[in-house]
Amino acid sequence: MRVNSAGRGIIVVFAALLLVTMVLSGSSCIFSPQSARQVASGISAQRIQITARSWEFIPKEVRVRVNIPVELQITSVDVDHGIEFTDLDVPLERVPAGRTVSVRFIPDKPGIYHFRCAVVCGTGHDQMLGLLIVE
Ligand SMILES: [Cu+2]
Repeated sequence: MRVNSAGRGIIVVFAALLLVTMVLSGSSCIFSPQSARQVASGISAQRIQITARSWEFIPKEVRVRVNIPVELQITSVDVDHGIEFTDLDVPLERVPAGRTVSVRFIPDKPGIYHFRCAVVCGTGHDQMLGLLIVE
């Protein structure tokens, strides 16, 4: 099929209008950026290993990025310990002696959060404290 020059002009104008409409409307075509949520879901978890032993967490300070899933892998190298966040909505986990337990959550607000041992593990139990810094 042959298209005369008037027809080609109409096609060019139509294509230009379509392109402008897609860009202005933020259509999910290749011209628009992905939303932050889409990007975050494509990133794998921030995996952090913590050793629990009488009577400390190593490291005792953990830094993570906001809105990216976190997986804490806590290993107890001696007796039963646990991890509990005092100011963050993360379920308490018991970490049996010699075992590794994973705690997963998404930190959705920057800040400094406290965690502590959740199982009475001896005379130094109250000093088993740590900080999670979300930035
Ligand atoms: Cu303890």
